[in-house]
Amino acid sequence: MGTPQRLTGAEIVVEHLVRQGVRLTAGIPGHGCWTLTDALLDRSDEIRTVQVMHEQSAVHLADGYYRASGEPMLAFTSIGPGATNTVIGMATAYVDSTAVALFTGSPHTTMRGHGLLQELERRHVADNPRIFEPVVKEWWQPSRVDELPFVLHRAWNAMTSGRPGPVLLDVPMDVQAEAAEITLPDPDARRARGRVRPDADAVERAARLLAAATRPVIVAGGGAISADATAELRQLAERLGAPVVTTWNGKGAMDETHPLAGQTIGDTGSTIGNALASSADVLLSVGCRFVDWSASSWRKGVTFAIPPTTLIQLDIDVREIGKNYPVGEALVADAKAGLRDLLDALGSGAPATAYGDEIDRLRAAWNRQVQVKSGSDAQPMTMARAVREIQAATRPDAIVVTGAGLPQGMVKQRWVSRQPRTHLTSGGFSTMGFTLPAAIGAQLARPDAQVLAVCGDGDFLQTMQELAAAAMLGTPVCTVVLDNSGWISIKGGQTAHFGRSAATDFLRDGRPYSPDFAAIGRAFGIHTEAATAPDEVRPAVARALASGGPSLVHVPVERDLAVAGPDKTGWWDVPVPEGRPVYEEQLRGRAEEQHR
Ligand SMILES: Cc1ncc(C[n+]2csc(CCOP(=O)(O)OP(=O)(O)O)c2C)c(N)n1
Ligand SMILES: [Mg+2]
Repeated sequence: MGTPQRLTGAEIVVEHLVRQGVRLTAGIPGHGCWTLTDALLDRSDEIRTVQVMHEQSAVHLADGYYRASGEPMLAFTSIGPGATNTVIGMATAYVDSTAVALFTGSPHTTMRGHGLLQELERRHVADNPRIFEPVVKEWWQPSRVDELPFVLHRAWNAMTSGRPGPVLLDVPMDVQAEAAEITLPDPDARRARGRVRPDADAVERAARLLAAATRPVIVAGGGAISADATAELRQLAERLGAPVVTTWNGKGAMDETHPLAGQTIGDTGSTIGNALASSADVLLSVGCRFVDWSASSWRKGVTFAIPPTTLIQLDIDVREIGKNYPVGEALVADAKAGLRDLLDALGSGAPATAYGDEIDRLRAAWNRQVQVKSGSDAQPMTMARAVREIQAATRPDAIVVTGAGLPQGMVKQRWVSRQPRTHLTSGGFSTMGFTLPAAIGAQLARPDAQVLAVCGDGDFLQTMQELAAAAMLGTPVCTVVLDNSGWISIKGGQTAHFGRSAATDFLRDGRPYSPDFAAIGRAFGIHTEAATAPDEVRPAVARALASGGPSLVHVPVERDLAVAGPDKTGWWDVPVPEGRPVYEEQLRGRAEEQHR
């Protein structure tokens, strides 16, 4: 235990950050957090503070930092609008179970409820945090400075242990500024350590099921990556001869060039992934939620068929167990610990599967299908070709970041991920505007990595102001704008389901409209490239990466829906009105769904 020190509330927070090994904070100051930013100044040798241009980006940046490194950092805002600007970021982190700490300023405890500048107080004093209720794992609003140490270690435990998630510290301005004699707790003495192991009998039963399986399949979700369980995942796959398929956030859990890589599943997944997952006799899930998008809206036999497939569900969060599918065996545990126990229980032995060359044949068929769009020489170029060319300019450990839109599905489907924490996407909340700020965070976490922010024009236009942050920081993020003059993923969905589209094309005088993206890059003072022919993309991205600083590559892509999007490989349920093109088909599909 340390000796008592006289510290302000803000100094307590900063001391806590230092002791937790936090190296970075990002945000926008205002009077609501003046004391915090002032206290950070004193410790700038230990913690770097960076500026963003919108508070949403501070949280996406912290989220990208965590996804790339497994280490949380602090996002901060002032009181009021700065705080509310972050809600989309916190929701993204909450849905995808990523650890982000957010500090927001709050009215002085002595004046709460009187209607301070930027206070929300009509229903309850200092009411900002309640906006965050559904999107944080836990939140605190301490009333006294000596309460802070007690709050901080719990916040860190909540954020990083069990199922990770974002937390909110809403700290009144007077609590930040007042000082008290404080003995800060030793963080090691408060930290939740170790990994939660599964019930030993359940492990034995699960191992017997897996050993007897002739068509075992492992489905890896984001939990496999956040638990750093990917080495164990590969070992178990090899021990069983079981292919590994991945969800959106699980992509990267298995090297996609491994012979047992079954690729991605769901509606914009792969045919190999869905074929393997739907025909498994025993399916082991590792940290995944079985959401509509990866489970083809639970329509039986499309991505999964549980039953007759027997599900062994490994998840740290008991609330996910049995939620969407009945379980044959439940392993409530940390993914790494659970996989290790399964490996121990299985012991040595050779795979007993009946796949023969089926996995190779399925992969070859899928690769032929991928080649149609990804190998196309058409101009305007297909987005699939652009993605292939972008990757061709990168190293195998490059980090690719995507947000909502066609690029997100295209990268999921066609980028070859080799390592965990190199495919970062706002998968569960599917947030537009995530890409650029999260990529800056990933680059700050991994300064030596190549980081590619692969955005649609719509995604980029939501947070493109962060080129200013990248320019000031000199972070060498390469932003590639796949420009199709519109929200074309939405147009595609509208057209498929309604037979026409509404409010999705960007038009000016009836013609497709795009701002001059290259001029935007230049205006922010960063290295800028443009590529209109497919074979120009790779050298343009290579030059951008070689520039050593932030860069933007503008790539106009095909707008025609038939060639624009990822291949549809599964099923997705969206209600449509009577009489629309797919009304009957949707109704039939829904009748086959198995989630009720
Ligand atoms: C913040 C937010 N608003 C709206 C949506 C709905 N949405 C999903 S994709 C998309 C369009 C994305 O456009 P763009 O980035 O240009 O990619 P494109 O599909 O055109 O390739 C929209 C509006 C969303 N996911 N997130
Ligand atoms: Mg677009």
